[in-house]
Amino acid sequence: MTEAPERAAGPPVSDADPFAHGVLLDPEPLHQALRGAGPVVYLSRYDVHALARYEQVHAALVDWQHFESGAGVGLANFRHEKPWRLPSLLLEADPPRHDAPRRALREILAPPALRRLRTTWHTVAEEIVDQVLAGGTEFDGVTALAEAFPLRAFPDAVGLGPDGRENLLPYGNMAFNAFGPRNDLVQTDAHRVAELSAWVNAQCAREALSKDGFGAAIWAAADRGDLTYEQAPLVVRSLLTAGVDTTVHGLAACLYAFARHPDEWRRLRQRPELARTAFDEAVRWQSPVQTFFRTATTDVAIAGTLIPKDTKILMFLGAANRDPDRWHDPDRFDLTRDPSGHVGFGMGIHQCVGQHVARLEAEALLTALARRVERMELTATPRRHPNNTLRSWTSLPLRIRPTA
Ligand code: OVM
Repeated sequence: MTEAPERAAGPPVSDADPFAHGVLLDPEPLHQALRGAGPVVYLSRYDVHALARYEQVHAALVDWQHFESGAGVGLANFRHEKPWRLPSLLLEADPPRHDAPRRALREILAPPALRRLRTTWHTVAEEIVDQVLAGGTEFDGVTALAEAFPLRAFPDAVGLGPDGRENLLPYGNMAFNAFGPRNDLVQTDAHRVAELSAWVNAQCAREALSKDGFGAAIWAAADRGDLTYEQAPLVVRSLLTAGVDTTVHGLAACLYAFARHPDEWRRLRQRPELARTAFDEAVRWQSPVQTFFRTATTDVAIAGTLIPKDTKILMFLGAANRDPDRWHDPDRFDLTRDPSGHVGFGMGIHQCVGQHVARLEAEALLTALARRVERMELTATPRRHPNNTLRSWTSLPLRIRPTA
């Protein structure tokens, strides 16, 4: 008798730290190395398997049966570690518990529900652009535009009160750091967890929200019995956690992309209807959300590598979005490509439920800019801010030439 053929050797092993500052600030070299090493790479520092190729990232994202979210989508395994806050009913849940909150929020954030906001947001974007240009031709694109616009548009649309909105970005920064290891980035904010969480949680109460925003619509879904009254505030919390930093850094990615690619800016100015495609291409190219984890629900093979039940899988969305086996000339920001299929918003049942909101924000800001700005360029090196999950920015020093 011959023995069964020997198991292929295990996957390639890497001792790289994807959450080290240097990697967070410039992740492409690690992404390239991981894609090149194989379809699955074992990361010895964290005892997790990692996926950096488009094919495997996409496959894991759509297979919620084998790759669950309910044990957390960060490094921490909620089956063994207490989560830092009550788990999200959307992000950190699986069917069937995931489905009612998802359906309710999907309807509230669907394109027909956003029609009302469109005019308002275009007006707000034009006001902000006018105001910035009135102040001169040199400014910081992050604070003046990428933060200023969503910080006015989105909290108003949710129905937040006027006080404490300065807590939104720090809370998001903290929440996105919490998906990574408990490194220095997490420690730095540890003293603010209680204060920021208390503020965010207080904003989720029905009484704290206006009568006509997304927040009120979530509570109305509870009145109809589509959600329980216990679920409603946690669904509002999801908006406040996932809806601010993501769009800020998505818009910053657009500004960075256009400052670096003046020909693409010219193309957008000729065809402003490309604004949404431009936003998706910027999301593909920069991947504001770089990584998420899943947990194996059973022993499962990926491309011949056994992933043991109850262990974590790290998906590099940013690496998949630049996989040369999926994208032609992937490092190029290119408005002539079709960016659909990128995994910057995820894929499958958890795909970003707020993506239409984000696209509307981008459309409003980019079309307002396209009307008034002939050209934009960087005057100094942009500065990134390390975060365990987000590809984020602190400054984009811009000089613009206004239209005549
Ligand atoms: C949430 C949530 C959803 C998506 C992303 C996210 C912090 C959070 O439901 O709280 O990032």
